[in-house]
Amino acid sequence: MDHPLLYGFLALLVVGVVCVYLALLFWSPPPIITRPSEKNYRSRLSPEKPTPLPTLSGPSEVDLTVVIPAFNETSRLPSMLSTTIDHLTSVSAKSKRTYEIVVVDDGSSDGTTALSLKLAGEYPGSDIRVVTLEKNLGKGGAVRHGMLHGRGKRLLMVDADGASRFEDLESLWKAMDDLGPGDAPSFVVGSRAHLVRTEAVVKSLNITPNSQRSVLRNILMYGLHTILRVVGVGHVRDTQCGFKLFSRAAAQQIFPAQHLPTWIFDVELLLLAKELGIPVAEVPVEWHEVAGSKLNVVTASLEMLRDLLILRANHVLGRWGPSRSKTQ
Ligand SMILES: Nc1nc2c(ncn2[C@@H]2O[C@H](COP(=O)(O)OP(=O)(O)O)[C@@H](O)[C@H]2O)c(=O)[nH]1
Ligand SMILES: *[C@@H]1O[C@H](CO)[C@@H](O)[C@H](O)[C@H]1NC(C)=O
Ligand SMILES: [Mg+2]
Repeated sequence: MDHPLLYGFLALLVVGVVCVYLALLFWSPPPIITRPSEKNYRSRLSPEKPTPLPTLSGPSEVDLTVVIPAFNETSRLPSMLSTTIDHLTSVSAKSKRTYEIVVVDDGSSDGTTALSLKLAGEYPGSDIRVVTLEKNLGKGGAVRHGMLHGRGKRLLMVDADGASRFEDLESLWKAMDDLGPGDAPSFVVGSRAHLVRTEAVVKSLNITPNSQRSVLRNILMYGLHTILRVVGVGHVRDTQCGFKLFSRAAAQQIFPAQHLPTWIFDVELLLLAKELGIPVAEVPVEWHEVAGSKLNVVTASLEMLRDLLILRANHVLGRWGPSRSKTQ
Protein backbone atom coordinates (compact mmCIF):
# COMPACT_ATOMS: atom_id res chain seq x y z
CA MET A 1 0.00 0.00 0.00
CA ASP A 2 2.88 2.37 0.71
CA HIS A 3 4.59 1.41 -2.54
CA PRO A 4 3.16 4.25 -4.67
CA LEU A 5 4.37 6.73 -2.05
CA LEU A 6 7.83 5.19 -1.99
CA TYR A 7 8.11 5.24 -5.78
CA GLY A 8 6.91 8.82 -5.83
CA PHE A 9 9.54 9.75 -3.29
CA LEU A 10 12.29 7.94 -5.19
CA ALA A 11 11.26 9.59 -8.43
CA LEU A 12 11.41 12.99 -6.76
CA LEU A 13 14.84 12.20 -5.36
CA VAL A 14 16.13 11.16 -8.77
CA VAL A 15 14.71 14.28 -10.39
CA GLY A 16 16.31 16.37 -7.62
CA VAL A 17 19.74 14.79 -8.08
CA VAL A 18 19.54 15.17 -11.85
CA CYS A 19 18.60 18.83 -11.46
CA VAL A 20 21.50 19.52 -9.12
CA TYR A 21 23.86 17.77 -11.51
CA LEU A 22 22.54 19.71 -14.50
CA ALA A 23 22.87 22.95 -12.54
CA LEU A 24 26.47 22.03 -11.80
CA LEU A 25 27.18 21.33 -15.48
CA PHE A 26 25.50 24.60 -16.37
CA TRP A 27 27.37 26.73 -13.84
CA SER A 28 30.80 25.10 -14.20
CA PRO A 29 33.14 27.28 -16.22
CA PRO A 30 34.04 25.93 -19.67
CA PRO A 31 37.62 24.68 -20.12
CA ILE A 32 40.08 27.59 -20.30
CA ILE A 33 41.05 27.93 -23.94
CA THR A 34 44.34 29.36 -25.12
CA ARG A 35 44.33 31.17 -28.45
CA PRO A 36 47.33 30.74 -30.81
CA SER A 37 48.54 34.34 -30.30
CA GLU A 38 48.61 33.78 -26.53
CA LYS A 39 51.31 31.14 -26.90
CA ASN A 40 53.76 33.91 -27.78
CA TYR A 41 55.42 36.70 -25.85
CA ARG A 42 57.09 39.98 -26.66
CA SER A 43 60.06 41.53 -24.93
CA ARG A 44 62.66 44.31 -25.03
CA LEU A 45 64.63 42.36 -27.64
CA SER A 46 61.62 41.58 -29.78
CA PRO A 47 58.90 44.14 -29.05
CA GLU A 48 57.13 43.74 -32.39
CA LYS A 49 57.67 40.16 -33.45
CA PRO A 50 56.05 37.58 -31.13
CA THR A 51 58.31 34.77 -29.90
CA PRO A 52 56.95 31.32 -28.93
CA LEU A 53 56.66 30.77 -25.18
CA PRO A 54 58.34 27.81 -23.49
CA THR A 55 56.23 25.36 -21.48
CA LEU A 56 56.20 24.51 -17.80
CA SER A 57 56.70 20.82 -18.56
CA GLY A 58 60.15 21.60 -19.95
CA PRO A 59 63.31 22.00 -17.87
CA SER A 60 63.98 25.10 -15.76
CA GLU A 61 66.29 27.75 -17.19
CA VAL A 62 66.28 30.42 -14.47
CA ASP A 63 66.02 30.34 -10.69
CA LEU A 64 62.84 32.37 -10.41
CA THR A 65 59.84 33.27 -12.56
CA VAL A 66 57.74 36.21 -11.36
CA VAL A 67 54.23 36.08 -12.81
CA ILE A 68 52.35 39.39 -12.70
CA PRO A 69 48.68 39.29 -13.75
CA ALA A 70 47.75 42.74 -15.01
CA PHE A 71 44.32 44.03 -15.92
CA ASN A 72 44.17 47.73 -16.82
CA GLU A 73 47.28 48.37 -14.71
CA THR A 74 48.96 51.28 -16.52
CA SER A 75 48.83 53.44 -13.42
CA ARG A 76 49.89 50.88 -10.78
CA LEU A 77 52.37 48.71 -12.68
CA PRO A 78 55.31 51.14 -13.12
CA SER A 79 56.10 51.61 -9.43
CA MET A 80 55.41 47.97 -8.62
CA LEU A 81 57.79 46.85 -11.36
CA SER A 82 60.44 49.28 -10.18
CA THR A 83 60.49 47.96 -6.56
CA THR A 84 60.33 44.39 -7.84
CA ILE A 85 63.34 44.86 -10.09
CA ASP A 86 65.27 46.77 -7.40
CA HIS A 87 64.95 43.82 -5.10
CA LEU A 88 65.63 41.15 -7.71
CA THR A 89 68.77 42.88 -8.99
CA SER A 90 70.16 43.34 -5.49
CA VAL A 91 69.56 39.67 -4.69
CA SER A 92 71.05 38.48 -7.97
CA ALA A 93 74.13 40.66 -7.32
CA LYS A 94 74.59 38.96 -3.94
CA SER A 95 73.61 35.37 -4.62
CA LYS A 96 73.60 35.05 -8.44
CA ARG A 97 69.92 34.18 -8.46
CA THR A 98 68.65 34.50 -12.04
CA TYR A 99 65.10 35.53 -12.80
CA GLU A 100 62.53 36.38 -15.43
CA ILE A 101 59.39 38.47 -15.13
CA VAL A 102 56.26 37.45 -17.02
CA VAL A 103 53.61 40.16 -17.25
CA VAL A 104 50.29 38.66 -18.31
CA ASP A 105 48.04 41.36 -19.72
CA ASP A 106 44.57 40.00 -18.98
CA GLY A 107 42.80 41.51 -21.98
CA SER A 108 43.29 45.11 -20.82
CA SER A 109 41.95 47.98 -22.88
CA ASP A 110 44.16 50.72 -21.41
CA GLY A 111 47.40 49.80 -23.17
CA THR A 112 48.91 47.68 -20.39
CA THR A 113 50.85 45.65 -22.97
CA ALA A 114 52.37 48.70 -24.66
CA LEU A 115 53.33 50.18 -21.31
CA SER A 116 54.85 46.89 -20.12
CA LEU A 117 56.97 46.70 -23.28
CA LYS A 118 58.08 50.28 -22.78
CA LEU A 119 59.05 49.48 -19.18
CA ALA A 120 60.86 46.33 -20.36
CA GLY A 121 63.00 48.62 -22.51
CA GLU A 122 63.84 50.74 -19.47
CA TYR A 123 65.24 47.75 -17.56
CA PRO A 124 67.75 46.21 -19.97
CA GLY A 125 69.24 44.10 -17.16
CA SER A 126 65.97 42.27 -16.55
CA ASP A 127 64.37 39.56 -18.66
CA ILE A 128 60.80 40.84 -18.94
CA ARG A 129 58.31 38.97 -21.09
CA VAL A 130 54.91 40.35 -21.95
CA VAL A 131 52.07 37.99 -22.83
CA THR A 132 48.77 39.42 -24.01
CA LEU A 133 45.50 37.57 -23.52
CA GLU A 134 43.04 38.44 -26.26
CA LYS A 135 40.07 38.42 -23.89
CA ASN A 136 39.81 39.13 -20.18
CA LEU A 137 39.91 35.79 -18.34
CA GLY A 138 40.05 36.85 -14.69
CA LYS A 139 42.97 36.89 -12.30
CA GLY A 140 43.03 33.08 -11.98
CA GLY A 141 43.23 32.59 -15.72
CA ALA A 142 46.00 35.17 -16.08
CA VAL A 143 48.10 33.66 -13.30
CA ARG A 144 47.61 30.15 -14.68
CA HIS A 145 48.69 31.26 -18.14
CA GLY A 146 51.89 32.87 -16.87
CA MET A 147 52.72 29.85 -14.72
CA LEU A 148 52.18 27.36 -17.57
CA HIS A 149 54.88 29.20 -19.54
CA GLY A 150 57.43 29.96 -16.84
CA ARG A 151 61.05 28.82 -16.90
CA GLY A 152 61.84 29.15 -13.20
CA LYS A 153 62.98 26.55 -10.69
CA ARG A 154 60.56 28.44 -8.49
CA LEU A 155 57.59 30.49 -9.63
CA LEU A 156 56.04 33.42 -7.79
CA MET A 157 52.69 35.06 -8.42
CA VAL A 158 52.35 38.67 -7.32
CA ASP A 159 49.72 41.38 -7.82
CA ALA A 160 50.49 44.27 -10.15
CA ASP A 161 49.39 46.88 -7.61
CA GLY A 162 52.36 46.50 -5.28
CA ALA A 163 50.16 45.71 -2.26
CA SER A 164 52.68 43.18 -1.00
CA ARG A 165 56.17 44.13 0.15
CA PHE A 166 58.26 42.43 -2.51
CA GLU A 167 61.24 41.94 -0.17
CA ASP A 168 59.07 39.42 1.71
CA LEU A 169 59.89 37.04 -1.13
CA GLU A 170 62.97 36.15 0.91
CA SER A 171 60.81 34.84 3.79
CA LEU A 172 58.89 32.69 1.34
CA TRP A 173 62.15 31.54 -0.26
CA LYS A 174 63.58 30.50 3.09
CA ALA A 175 60.37 28.70 4.08
CA MET A 176 60.54 26.77 0.81
CA ASP A 177 64.16 25.79 1.50
CA ASP A 178 62.93 24.40 4.83
CA LEU A 179 60.08 22.42 3.23
CA GLY A 180 62.37 20.01 1.41
CA PRO A 181 64.85 19.45 -1.43
CA GLY A 182 64.79 21.86 -4.36
CA ASP A 183 63.28 19.54 -6.95
CA ALA A 184 60.44 18.32 -4.70
CA PRO A 185 56.94 19.78 -4.94
CA SER A 186 56.37 22.54 -2.38
CA PHE A 187 54.11 25.54 -2.03
CA VAL A 188 54.54 28.61 0.20
CA VAL A 189 51.75 31.16 0.59
CA GLY A 190 52.02 34.67 1.91
CA SER A 191 49.61 35.37 4.72
CA ARG A 192 48.00 38.54 6.03
CA ALA A 193 46.33 36.71 8.91
CA HIS A 194 48.68 38.37 11.42
CA LEU A 195 47.35 41.76 10.33
CA VAL A 196 43.76 40.91 11.16
CA ARG A 197 42.44 41.81 14.59
CA THR A 198 45.26 44.25 15.08
CA GLU A 199 45.53 47.76 13.79
CA ALA A 200 43.96 47.15 10.39
CA VAL A 201 40.75 45.87 11.92
CA VAL A 202 40.60 48.36 14.80
CA LYS A 203 40.98 51.13 12.27
CA SER A 204 38.33 49.72 9.99
CA LEU A 205 35.76 49.54 12.81
CA ASN A 206 36.07 53.27 13.27
CA ILE A 207 33.55 53.89 10.54
CA THR A 208 34.14 56.85 8.28
CA PRO A 209 33.02 57.09 4.67
CA ASN A 210 36.48 56.08 3.54
CA SER A 211 36.73 52.98 5.67
CA GLN A 212 33.32 51.55 4.92
CA ARG A 213 34.72 49.47 2.16
CA SER A 214 37.24 47.83 4.49
CA VAL A 215 34.56 47.02 7.08
CA LEU A 216 32.44 45.36 4.43
CA ARG A 217 35.52 43.63 3.11
CA ASN A 218 36.45 42.32 6.54
CA ILE A 219 32.95 41.02 7.20
CA LEU A 220 32.82 39.32 3.82
CA MET A 221 36.32 37.91 4.27
CA TYR A 222 35.28 36.50 7.65
CA GLY A 223 32.27 34.88 5.99
CA LEU A 224 34.44 33.52 3.23
CA HIS A 225 36.85 31.92 5.67
CA THR A 226 33.99 30.26 7.52
CA ILE A 227 32.87 28.68 4.24
CA LEU A 228 36.45 27.71 3.40
CA ARG A 229 36.51 25.49 6.45
CA VAL A 230 33.58 23.60 4.95
CA VAL A 231 35.25 23.42 1.54
CA GLY A 232 38.33 21.77 3.01
CA VAL A 233 41.02 24.44 3.10
CA GLY A 234 40.29 25.71 6.61
CA HIS A 235 43.87 24.87 7.59
CA VAL A 236 45.08 27.87 5.57
CA ARG A 237 44.46 31.15 7.38
CA ASP A 238 44.70 33.48 4.38
CA THR A 239 43.85 31.81 1.10
CA GLN A 240 43.42 35.02 -0.91
CA CYS A 241 46.83 36.68 -0.50
CA GLY A 242 48.22 37.49 -3.95
CA PHE A 243 51.77 36.46 -3.05
CA LYS A 244 52.43 32.74 -3.51
CA LEU A 245 55.56 30.74 -4.35
CA PHE A 246 55.60 27.34 -6.07
CA SER A 247 58.45 24.96 -6.71
CA ARG A 248 58.52 23.93 -10.37
CA ALA A 249 57.41 20.40 -9.50
CA ALA A 250 54.43 21.78 -7.56
CA ALA A 251 53.46 24.16 -10.37
CA GLN A 252 53.71 21.32 -12.91
CA GLN A 253 51.18 19.29 -10.93
CA ILE A 254 48.83 22.08 -9.85
CA PHE A 255 48.34 24.51 -12.75
CA PRO A 256 47.39 22.07 -15.54
CA ALA A 257 44.60 20.87 -13.21
CA GLN A 258 43.26 24.36 -12.46
CA HIS A 259 39.75 25.01 -13.85
CA LEU A 260 38.69 28.31 -12.27
CA PRO A 261 39.80 31.54 -13.98
CA THR A 262 37.99 33.69 -11.40
CA TRP A 263 38.87 35.18 -8.00
CA ILE A 264 38.49 31.99 -6.00
CA PHE A 265 41.21 30.18 -7.98
CA ASP A 266 43.55 30.49 -4.97
CA VAL A 267 41.28 28.10 -3.08
CA GLU A 268 41.39 25.65 -5.97
CA LEU A 269 45.21 25.77 -5.96
CA LEU A 270 45.25 25.01 -2.22
CA LEU A 271 42.69 22.24 -2.58
CA LEU A 272 44.70 20.65 -5.40
CA ALA A 273 47.88 20.89 -3.31
CA LYS A 274 46.10 19.15 -0.46
CA GLU A 275 44.81 16.38 -2.73
CA LEU A 276 48.26 15.95 -4.29
CA GLY A 277 49.94 15.79 -0.88
CA ILE A 278 52.12 18.79 -1.66
CA PRO A 279 53.49 20.42 1.52
CA VAL A 280 52.21 23.95 2.10
CA ALA A 281 53.74 26.57 4.41
CA GLU A 282 52.24 29.92 5.36
CA VAL A 283 54.49 32.91 5.91
CA PRO A 284 53.39 36.32 7.26
CA VAL A 285 53.87 39.15 4.76
CA GLU A 286 53.43 42.90 4.86
CA TRP A 287 50.46 44.26 2.98
CA HIS A 288 49.10 47.68 2.30
CA GLU A 289 45.96 48.09 0.26
CA VAL A 290 46.59 50.13 -2.84
CA ALA A 291 43.87 52.36 -4.24
CA GLY A 292 42.47 51.54 -7.65
CA SER A 293 41.24 47.98 -7.13
CA LYS A 294 38.79 47.04 -9.84
CA LEU A 295 37.22 44.36 -7.68
CA ASN A 296 33.62 45.02 -6.72
CA VAL A 297 33.43 43.51 -3.24
CA VAL A 298 29.75 42.56 -3.35
CA THR A 299 29.60 40.99 -6.81
CA ALA A 300 32.98 39.36 -6.28
CA SER A 301 31.74 37.80 -3.04
CA LEU A 302 28.66 36.35 -4.69
CA GLU A 303 30.82 35.06 -7.53
CA MET A 304 33.24 33.55 -5.00
CA LEU A 305 30.41 31.80 -3.17
CA ARG A 306 29.08 30.35 -6.41
CA ASP A 307 32.55 29.22 -7.49
CA LEU A 308 33.29 27.65 -4.11
CA LEU A 309 30.17 25.51 -4.42
CA ILE A 310 31.07 24.60 -8.00
CA LEU A 311 34.63 23.79 -6.94
CA ARG A 312 33.57 21.59 -4.04
CA ALA A 313 30.88 19.77 -6.00
CA ASN A 314 33.19 19.08 -8.94
CA HIS A 315 35.88 17.71 -6.62
CA VAL A 316 33.42 15.59 -4.63
CA LEU A 317 32.02 14.13 -7.88
CA GLY A 318 35.51 13.55 -9.23
CA ARG A 319 34.92 15.73 -12.30
CA TRP A 320 37.85 17.93 -11.33
CA GLY A 321 40.98 17.01 -9.48
CA PRO A 322 44.64 16.18 -9.93
CA SER A 323 44.42 12.61 -11.30
CA ARG A 324 41.92 13.38 -14.08
CA SER A 325 43.92 16.20 -15.54
CA LYS A 326 47.07 14.08 -15.74
CA THR A 327 45.40 11.85 -18.28
CA GLN A 328 44.10 14.79 -20.34
N1 LIG B 1 40.14 43.25 -10.99
C1 LIG B 1 40.74 42.38 -11.82
N2 LIG B 1 42.05 42.14 -11.60
C2 LIG B 1 42.66 41.29 -12.43
C3 LIG B 1 41.96 40.64 -13.49
N3 LIG B 1 42.83 39.85 -14.13
C4 LIG B 1 44.02 40.02 -13.52
N4 LIG B 1 43.92 40.88 -12.49
C5 LIG B 1 45.02 41.28 -11.58
O1 LIG B 1 44.78 40.75 -10.29
C6 LIG B 1 45.50 41.50 -9.30
C7 LIG B 1 44.65 41.90 -8.12
O2 LIG B 1 43.74 42.88 -8.52
P1 LIG B 1 43.22 44.04 -7.58
O3 LIG B 1 42.30 44.86 -8.41
O4 LIG B 1 44.35 44.74 -6.90
O5 LIG B 1 42.36 43.20 -6.54
P2 LIG B 1 42.46 43.21 -4.95
O6 LIG B 1 43.87 43.47 -4.55
O7 LIG B 1 41.97 41.84 -4.56
O8 LIG B 1 41.54 44.32 -4.55
C8 LIG B 1 46.08 42.68 -10.05
O9 LIG B 1 47.42 42.37 -10.39
C9 LIG B 1 45.19 42.74 -11.29
O10 LIG B 1 45.81 43.41 -12.36
C10 LIG B 1 40.57 40.91 -13.70
O11 LIG B 1 39.92 40.39 -14.58
N5 LIG B 1 40.02 41.78 -12.82
C1 LIG C 1 40.05 49.69 -18.74
O1 LIG C 1 40.56 50.91 -19.25
C2 LIG C 1 39.84 51.42 -20.37
C3 LIG C 1 40.60 52.63 -20.90
O2 LIG C 1 40.99 53.47 -19.85
C4 LIG C 1 38.39 51.73 -19.95
O3 LIG C 1 37.68 52.19 -21.06
C5 LIG C 1 37.76 50.46 -19.39
O4 LIG C 1 36.45 50.74 -18.92
C6 LIG C 1 38.60 49.88 -18.27
N1 LIG C 1 38.00 48.63 -17.85
C7 LIG C 1 37.80 48.32 -16.56
C8 LIG C 1 37.08 47.05 -16.31
O5 LIG C 1 38.18 49.02 -15.65
MG1 LIG D 1 45.09 44.84 -4.73
